[in-house]
Amino acid sequence: MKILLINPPRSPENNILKYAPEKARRFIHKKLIGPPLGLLTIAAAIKDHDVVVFDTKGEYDLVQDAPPLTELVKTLVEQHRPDVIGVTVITSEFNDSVAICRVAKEVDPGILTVVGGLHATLLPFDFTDPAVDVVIPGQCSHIFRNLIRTKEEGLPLSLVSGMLIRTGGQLNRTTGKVPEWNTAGDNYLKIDRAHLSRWISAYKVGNSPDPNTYVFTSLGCPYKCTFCSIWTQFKGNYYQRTVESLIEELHAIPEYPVVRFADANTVVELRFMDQLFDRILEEGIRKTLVMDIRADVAANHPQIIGKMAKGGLKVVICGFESFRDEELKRYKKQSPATDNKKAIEVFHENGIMVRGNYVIPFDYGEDDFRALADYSAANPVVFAGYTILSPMPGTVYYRQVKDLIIDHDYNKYNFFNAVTKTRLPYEEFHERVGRLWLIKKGDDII
Ligand code: B12
Ligand code: SF4
Repeated sequence: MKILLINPPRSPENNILKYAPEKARRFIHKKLIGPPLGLLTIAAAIKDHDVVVFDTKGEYDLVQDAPPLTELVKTLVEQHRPDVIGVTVITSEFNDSVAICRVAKEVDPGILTVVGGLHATLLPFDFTDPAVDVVIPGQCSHIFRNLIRTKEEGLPLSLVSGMLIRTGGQLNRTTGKVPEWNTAGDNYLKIDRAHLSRWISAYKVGNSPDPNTYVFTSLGCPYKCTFCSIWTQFKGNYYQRTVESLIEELHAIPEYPVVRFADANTVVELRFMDQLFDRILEEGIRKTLVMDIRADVAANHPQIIGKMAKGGLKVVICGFESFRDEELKRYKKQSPATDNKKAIEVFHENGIMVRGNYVIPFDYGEDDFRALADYSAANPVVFAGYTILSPMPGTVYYRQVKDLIIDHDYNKYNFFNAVTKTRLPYEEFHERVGRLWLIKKGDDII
């Protein structure tokens, strides 16, 4: 079977960037760069087939005058003539993902179009467009493999449990029990980054001359922050990979000197990280490591940060979220603002650059912006990020504010656009968020 897996492009909507003062624009991140680990994982599940993975984000970074999406996908489908197309979907890329399925159907209505990923997990019934044939929620490489097998055997696809299939114009859940599947544990599949070799020169962040890639050490998160999609995606579960599978993967990617751990929250089990970094040091693995670490972990366990710094940890992304305890409590962050200050000290003492992220609620007025700016200037980090507290569909926060939402265009659900009415005028709100990006140490960009 011929299977074409497509990573959709980034949403172009970024009102923080649009309204930011000119001098702040260069610091506002315009794109994130990393491999589609979800697609690579399902590619690994069907590796005996003829599988092509196409990263449109990589393509648009690599080829400045690449054609618009519909043209790009049309050519791709005509070239590969796949039996099945799979697309990975997060909310802000929903519209383009559906557009990809439509183009595939226009070229050949016989192509089976399948969507998966975070948005397919949280809101599978959003895929009302008839161009989408199958939606597979969850960590589902085994289900996708079954689907391909069933199609190859010419059997009815409704026999495949654990997915939604369009019948009579409607998405209907298939029946039957789906076996347990632990993508991080017993069912971990080794991914093959060679699928992405065309774009390796584009996988560079900031001024780094070296390509970077992502590796996940865990899936899910045990915390339950109200604005976060990740714990809802994993129903509050947390799955850890084994130390040795990670050591093997780190050894296997010499072409990527920079590695970001793509976990929601990298340091949950201290013993695990301790063992992992013992092994990284023992094996002499030398990579520049980037990861997401909560402020309370650094504040309460500085020794583990010291050890990880020795093992290559150079950049930490830390969700500060707010400088006010009452806001942090409302978000259920379970970490007071004092942890942010302590964490900055611990990271800096260990020579680690911090990207501290604050989220700005839509009801911030002038005084709130001023107070945040003062706090942030008094606690500077190398890369400070200021995004908008956004009601991502499927989250607790979405349910809390859904009656206030005025913009339902999914392209805007990427933390860079207010989708509820703001207290300050819309442009001014974004301009003020943009201006905050100037408060930082030094001149580096990531
Ligand atoms: C890696 C990553 C990226 C990478 C790659 C994503 C890509 N497709 O290109 C990059 C760096 C490009 C990226 C970018 C962005 N990301 Co991102 N990213 C992640 C991250 C850290 C890990 C995802 C991951 O790899 N998980 C591991 C894999 C194995 O799991 P998975 O993707 O769920 O895949 C499994 C299943 O879902 C399923 N599956 C997935 N795809 C498919 C497809 C088919 C056909 C099938 C059948 C199954 C299937 O099978 C897989 C294997 O089990 C998550 C946070 C997290 N830790 O989860 C955020 C996350 C997904 N990103 C998010 C966001 C918002 C963004 C940005 C919009 C951020 C921004 N403001 O710019 C940008 C978008 C592009 C841009 N502006 O640059 C949000 C999504 C929120 C939401 N509700 O939509 C998350 C959850 C982070 C967060 N803090 O909320 N991201
Ligand atoms: S914001 Fe971070 S700590 Fe909170 S639930 Fe999401 S991943 Fe976990």
